Amino acid sequence: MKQALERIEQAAKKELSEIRDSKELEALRIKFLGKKGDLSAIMKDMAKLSAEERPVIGQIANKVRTDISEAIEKRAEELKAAASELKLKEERLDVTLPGRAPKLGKLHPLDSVMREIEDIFIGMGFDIASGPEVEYDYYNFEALNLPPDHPARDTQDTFYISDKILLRTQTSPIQVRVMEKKKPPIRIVAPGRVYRSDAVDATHSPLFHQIEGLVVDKGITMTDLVGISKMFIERLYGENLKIRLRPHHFPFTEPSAEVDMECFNCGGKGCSMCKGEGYIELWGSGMVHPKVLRNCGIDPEEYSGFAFGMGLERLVMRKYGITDLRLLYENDLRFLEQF
Ligand code: 2NL
Repeated sequence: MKQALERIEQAAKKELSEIRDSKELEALRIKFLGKKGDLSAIMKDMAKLSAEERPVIGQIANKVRTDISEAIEKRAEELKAAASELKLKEERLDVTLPGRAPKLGKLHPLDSVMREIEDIFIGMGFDIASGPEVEYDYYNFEALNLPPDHPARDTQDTFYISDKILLRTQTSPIQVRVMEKKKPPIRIVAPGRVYRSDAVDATHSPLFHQIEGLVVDKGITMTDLVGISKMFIERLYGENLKIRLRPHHFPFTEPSAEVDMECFNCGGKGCSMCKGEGYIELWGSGMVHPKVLRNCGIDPEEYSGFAFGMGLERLVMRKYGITDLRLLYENDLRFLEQF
């Protein structure tokens, strides 16, 4: 029996030296020291021993158990140390290496130009106003003197959500809402997304951006519109460019005019930018129609105002020489990183 015990100890030590990981080690512990292990099997035979032999063999058995147990413990420590060493090696960090700079995000050209324009108007004493993109037919059309048979109201051109609700086709409804709530003087710009049921091509998109402006006060005249137009152009292009007004028609202004600016590219001589015209269209504008003022609770006998509206996409495309509108919406980083 003593020899059997010694054989177990030797076998255990030999197998221990070949152990590679903690899983194998646990299997080995169960094999030798477990309840159904080799050592337990021998202990069961202790009962057959004589009273003299029993304590002697018992002592040896205990020593074998302790020895194996300690050897396992030692091996476990070794495995742990080796694993930790490996981890240190693999996760080594060279703090002297130069850092990897995170890529900085930046504003989309539509956003940066929009903010530039907003800042110019803030500098001229305007407030920025906003409103819902899902709008009542009343604010988008009716209050603005757009008759029911006006082409802009056609379901072909407008995204209707119901009879009375639609995606706004212009940012004017923002201004109607401001006039309803606030007594003049009013000086606001209304930037935002607008929607029209257009097929996508190089110059059309069902979603685009507008900036409208509105000034209402006592004694506002067309000359104020001219002054603001000139000052705006000067601040946006940094030059003293001439402007000209061409008669036009909008249902919500009377009289109405298209304001053109001298071409910033050729200085009025005519080039590809202005298609030989020498002038470029800045915005549509006019004196707010008395009916519109009255619809908004403002007395046209006491107050007058001018309004204007422009498309942001066209301005951005002109500024950067972009010829396809779709580039502004596709979020291709190769395009966007150029700004
Ligand atoms: C254009 C022309 C325009 C307005 C917008 C306006 C707003 C109110 C009252 C009167 Cl609340 N007018 N807005 C006036 C004239 C022209 O936009 O071509 N936009 C892209």
